Amino acid sequence: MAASNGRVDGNSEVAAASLNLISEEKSEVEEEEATLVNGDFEARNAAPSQRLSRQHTRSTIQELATMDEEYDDYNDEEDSDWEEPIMRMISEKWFCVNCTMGNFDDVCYCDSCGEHREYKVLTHDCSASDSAEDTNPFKLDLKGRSPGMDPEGTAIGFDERMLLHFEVEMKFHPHPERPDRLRAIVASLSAAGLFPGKCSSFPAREITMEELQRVHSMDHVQSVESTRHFLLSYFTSDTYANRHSACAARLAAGLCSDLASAIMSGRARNGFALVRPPGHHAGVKEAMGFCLHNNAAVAALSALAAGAKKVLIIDWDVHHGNGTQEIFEANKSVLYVSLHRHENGRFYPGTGAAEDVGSVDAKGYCVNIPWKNGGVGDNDYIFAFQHAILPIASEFAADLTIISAGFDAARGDPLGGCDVTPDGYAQMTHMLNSVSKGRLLVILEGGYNLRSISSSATAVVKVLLGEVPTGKIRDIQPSRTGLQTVLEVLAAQLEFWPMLMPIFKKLKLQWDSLSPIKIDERKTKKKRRLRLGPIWWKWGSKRFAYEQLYPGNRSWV
Ligand code: Q9C
Ligand code: ZN
Repeated sequence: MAASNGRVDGNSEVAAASLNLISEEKSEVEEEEATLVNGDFEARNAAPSQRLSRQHTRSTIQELATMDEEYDDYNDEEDSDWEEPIMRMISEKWFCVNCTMGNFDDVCYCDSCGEHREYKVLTHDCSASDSAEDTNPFKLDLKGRSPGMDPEGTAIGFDERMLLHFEVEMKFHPHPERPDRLRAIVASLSAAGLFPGKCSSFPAREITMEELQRVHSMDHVQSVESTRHFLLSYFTSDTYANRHSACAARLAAGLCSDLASAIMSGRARNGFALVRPPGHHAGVKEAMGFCLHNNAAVAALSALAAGAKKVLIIDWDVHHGNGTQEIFEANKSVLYVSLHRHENGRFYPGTGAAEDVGSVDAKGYCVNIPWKNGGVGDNDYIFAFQHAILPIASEFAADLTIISAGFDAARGDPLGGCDVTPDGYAQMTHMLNSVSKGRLLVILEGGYNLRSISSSATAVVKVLLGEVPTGKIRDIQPSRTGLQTVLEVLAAQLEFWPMLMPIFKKLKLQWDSLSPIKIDERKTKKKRRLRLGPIWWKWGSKRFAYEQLYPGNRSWV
């Protein structure tokens, strides 16, 4: 599939205007606005940054919003009957730095995630700048130790060049898959004294064409490479590339590949690849869902090449990893397990039903746990781990476990609408430590609320370092639909994993003992849900109007 270079959507004049604005560029990492500071990741890296003294103007969120106002003026054909007053109202909006969602001017807390309007995540920016050589703590950290060589240690892979991948021009709305995601996680690890500190730093290299082609088609690899020549390209309307994206994607894949082999050879105990762009939607021959190359797939093949006989991939990103599933569908050496919001195929990307169990000779080597609704929390995730994932994973006995770790099922995520807490992620990580001899490779996928992803990733790293999570995992009570989903999964997998039978029988009894929902009870339940909605995606009435007017605005949902 070829990338479409240049603009995809109409509005070429505004596009041209903003493209100019951007091509007058500056050094690239920083033209993207966010001068993020932070309330809560402490000002640990508070050394006065040279970045603050750059003389070029940064575009701030405010300026971008103004730019967007212009955009509105050009954009009136579609809504010609009622644009005048409403468009003015619409243009008075701000985008939440923490979760990217739009808000009206008269509120100062984000309607979507509750963040304060003035929130600046990382003013004391800990990463990337062109003169970062001597000030960047991570580079300094690298000098002091031999990276990834502590056999007992946890290795963290990160590279500033992955911050150079960003959507050069804002469309309707800031793209949720943005460089600040990595900055926020790194700042949080730093504030917790974990990295730099307790973890070693693992270097990234661009993956070779040969390695990439073990996963992707020649065509795909070349179409990603070709984006190096364009200011802005799109693979799908929400999967962008700039001139640096091909490099970032190859660094991400190279890092995952090397970390996998380092763990296999015992050079690192376990590791966390802080990478972007993410990978699990990228299939053999297409980039989609913000993903260019499939990092987890590359890592799995690298582990096999380094001597692993079996690799387990647990994908807890809120979206189904259609790309990873496709790549390993017929491969018995790689067991792919995904938990995702599915809603009967209505949730992106729509694949991953419980009945998808792998193809031809590899039936049972794909395990899908498709939630029927949003709002799913720790209890359902842990329940699924206990009653489906761990039994299957123990039986499979992988030599390495890779976690496709999106944090978009986290509480507060603007896309996922689920409710997993940092402690939930810690527990899941802890449970996976018992399979595959503690050989764990965590790879970042999605996750778009900066606070949620930072606290979640930090909780996971603590477990990698050997901390035992505090929450209790006994007597986990699933939600009704969670139990129903796990039962469906067990039913679909029973013939390939016969040892699941006793668990299936036990849960079937549990299900049968639930009192059936009466018809009228179900109706009122549904009504209430429509009216009030669960708290984490409560829509203000204005917000609702806004979304109606700007359907394109939530194209990522
Ligand atoms: N109307 C990851 O979390 N949404 N990707 C597309 C189309 C795409 C998420 C909606 C969401 C992709 C890595
Ligand atoms: Zn996702």
